Amino acid sequence: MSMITLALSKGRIFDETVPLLAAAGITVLEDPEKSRKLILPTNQSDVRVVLVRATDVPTYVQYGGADLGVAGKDSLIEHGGQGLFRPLDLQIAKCRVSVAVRAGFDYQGAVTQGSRLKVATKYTSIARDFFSAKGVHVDMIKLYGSMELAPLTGLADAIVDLVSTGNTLKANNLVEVEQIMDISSHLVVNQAALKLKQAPLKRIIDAFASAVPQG
Ligand code: PRT
Ligand code: MG
Repeated sequence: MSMITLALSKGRIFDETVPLLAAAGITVLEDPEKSRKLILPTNQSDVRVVLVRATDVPTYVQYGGADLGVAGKDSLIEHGGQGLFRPLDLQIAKCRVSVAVRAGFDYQGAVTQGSRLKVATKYTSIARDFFSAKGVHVDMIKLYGSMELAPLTGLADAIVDLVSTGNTLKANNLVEVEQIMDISSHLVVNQAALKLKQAPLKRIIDAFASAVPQG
């Protein structure tokens, strides 16, 4: 029996994938918040979970480090999606990608006058496509975290970041000025594994599909 490896990130994606795994009869045997292990066994001896950074899930699945994984649409777009089969929108870890600026900053003025906009973001692909479609010239500043700080320190005029409740923006005196796209997490499968391990993977994909809220 060949091993099936599922890549997940700790936190909301792991937590929201647990019920989907349950529908496939799979229980992860260790709590990722308590264990230091990066490979977690499950109640099924031929299924294991590997814990990777959210942005690394597409890469692990692309190169076969994992057979399948759960990744935010944001990570998938930034990765490019090469080598990935994407059978299911899991409707979990929902949020949106938005543009935010310091309260009081004249965003409409900045984007209509055709002036250059300094944008700080981890999501350079999404931001580039969005502003180029608007005809706005952008100086892109790549960050890896704490995007909220950029407009407050003068590093950038605007940020492109994930927003869920909006509390983080509010707490930092930032306002959401445009919504770029809705985000949820998707199941991704390695294309070669899909052929070589067809039966066990199909069983998991079908069980996940049956557990995803419809509509
Ligand atoms: O945290 P880490 O640096 O390890 O990595 P990560 O941020 O990439 O991973 P993680 O686990 O935080 O997020 C994984 C995925 O969850 C993302 O790729 C999204 O698809 C999805 N998701 C859903 C979110 C959020 N909601 C979310 N609110 N990811 C991040 N956030 C952050 C956001 O970046 C901002 O800092 O939460 C803050 C905003 O939340 P609100 O509720 O205050 O608006
Ligand atoms: Mg995070």
